[in-house]
Amino acid sequence: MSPVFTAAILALALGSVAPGLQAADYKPEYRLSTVLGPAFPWGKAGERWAELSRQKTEGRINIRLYPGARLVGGDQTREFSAIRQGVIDLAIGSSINWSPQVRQLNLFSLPFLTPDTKALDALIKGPVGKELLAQVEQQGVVPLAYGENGFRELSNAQRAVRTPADLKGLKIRVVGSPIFSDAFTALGAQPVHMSWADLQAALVNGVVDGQENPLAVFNAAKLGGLGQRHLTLWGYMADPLIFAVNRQVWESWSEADRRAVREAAEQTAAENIIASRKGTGPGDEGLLKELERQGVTITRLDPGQRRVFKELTRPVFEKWADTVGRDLVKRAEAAIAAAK
Ligand code: X2X
Repeated sequence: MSPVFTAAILALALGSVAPGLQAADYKPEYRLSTVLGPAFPWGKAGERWAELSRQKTEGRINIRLYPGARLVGGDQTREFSAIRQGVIDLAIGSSINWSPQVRQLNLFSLPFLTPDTKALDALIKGPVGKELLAQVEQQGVVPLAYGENGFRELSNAQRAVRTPADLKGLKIRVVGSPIFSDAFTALGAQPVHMSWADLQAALVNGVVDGQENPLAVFNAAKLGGLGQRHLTLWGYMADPLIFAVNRQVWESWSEADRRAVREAAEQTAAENIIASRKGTGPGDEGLLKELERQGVTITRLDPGQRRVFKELTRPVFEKWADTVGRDLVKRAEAAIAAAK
């Protein structure tokens, strides 16, 4: 008897399969996509979600991690379509990477909308966050929880950036999501679209001068060691992650197993948010201190300096607010104001 057949009979005998469903509908292995690997909080969350799902379903749901957006050849902005099509079974994906397909997710990329973690929490834990997950669901993908890649800070190899004039002419790698091109062009930089997979070589070879990524990513990728000596904390935008499952796969699971995978996602997401924020904020600046020890110069913008960047990117904000939906943007602004 084949092991799959044996497992099917066993599962039926144990009553662990929903009525009308065969355990044979379960795949021996499910493919989970992330952009970053286990050296980063994001990839670690992938491992953890797989481990907890396996535990909570007593081995019925077996997940293998494919970091580097490998299932789409590293082209991270195609990840969402691939989940929809079933090339990817599960993913922990960035709001940026999925925004070309789910236009409302550009909300998080509106320049200087979300000043701090309080504001971000007000969005992802409130009605705005729910509405965005509903949009993901409407596109045929089942969202389960928000995690976090983090606040994206600006680094480069040339000079400390305090004003837009300092940024002028610098080639900055951005993700292939058009709002980033618009924003960096408005700031006087030269944005260069590139996948994460190509970034490290591009920094070493001087194809680009800089990039923007959360501090935990900057540190784990050792970008300081690749010449990224200047880091500006500007609170430009935060990048949430969404835990999600392909709809057909989700519907093939029993109620109990869906609940288990959802709980695993929620638990992992909560841990992931803590890991992504560790050492970066008021009261715990351990990661910033570590980067300084590595020779990275950290520039902090005061509110006045920040306002200059914010005002320059205002037309980009306005343009993209139409894409996101004015009403949703208004509700997001109100939620952030109320959280202050
Ligand atoms: O490509 C990036 O910069 C990364 C890893 O942060 C995302 O996938 C959005």
